[in-house]
Amino acid sequence: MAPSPILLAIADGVAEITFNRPDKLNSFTAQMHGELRAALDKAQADASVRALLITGAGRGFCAGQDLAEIIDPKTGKPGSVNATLEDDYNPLVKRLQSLAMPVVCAVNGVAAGAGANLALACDIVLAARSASFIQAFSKIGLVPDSGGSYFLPRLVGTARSMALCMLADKLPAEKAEQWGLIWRVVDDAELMNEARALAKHLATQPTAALGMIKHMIHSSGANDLTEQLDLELELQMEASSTYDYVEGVGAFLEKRKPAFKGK
Ligand code: T3D
Repeated sequence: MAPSPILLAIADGVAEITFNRPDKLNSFTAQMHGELRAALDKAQADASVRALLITGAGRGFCAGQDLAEIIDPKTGKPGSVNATLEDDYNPLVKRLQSLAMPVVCAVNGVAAGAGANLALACDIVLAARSASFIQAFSKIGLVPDSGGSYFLPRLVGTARSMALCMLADKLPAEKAEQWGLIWRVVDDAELMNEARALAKHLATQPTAALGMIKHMIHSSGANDLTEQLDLELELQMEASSTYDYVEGVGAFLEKRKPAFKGK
């Protein structure tokens, strides 16, 4: 039996999802999308899970859509892309962004096409020093999808986004960090230790507040100052009604480590 293209392991409050088609650089098939949805359902249904970690098996993180799978056997040509974008990639990007818990991405190798943009949809991105990011779309006559044209200008500005997308050049992880595309580069051998430690730490933090932080940061691009101040007020009221707020203030005053429950 072929190994599952998606692995899920839950421990220490973290759901770790591994893209697992290493021979094809973890490029996405329809089966993989289905199994990823099921893994996310399982993680979200588990009350112990307070952080998500996504990574890839083997030497690649994810090379985007499996290009062999999109060939229509009748014509021998690539079929329409509508269904997979509408049914798979777009809901996945929105789900990662709206998940009310932190999503850490450990980019272990090349991240190309939709694979690069799925990484950018995550909240905190670590990358191995040898990893790279490629907006590969224009090499095959396509345009960026899976949020690339949304995330890139916001993260690195118009000039860099335009060249990355038009040239489809490989952006090494260190430059991606210098440009502010990702949070941090770590040595290859340390990537998973660091990413797991980070996700495990986040899983002990005030999850409800972290979910609200996500919502605030994502909303800020579309809001003016008044709207953003109003949102801060609304969410601060919500945050200050949580158990973790009382625990956090109490722990500070009692000079002890807080024991957050995530609510
Ligand atoms: O059409 C739609 O459905 C719409 C959705 C679009 C979303 C997208 O993501 S479009 C963009 C798709 N991705 C790409 O265009 C990237 C294609 N891959 C590459 O350009 C290169 O593989 C890389 C630059 C990522 C890495 O190069 P390299 O030299 O390190 O590895 P390689 O030898 O090219 O790949 C290793 C194997 O993975 C190889 O298989 P083989 O020959 O050993 O059996 C290669 O064919 C396979 N592979 C890599 N990427 C894909 C893939 N197989 C299928 N689809 C891929 N995307």
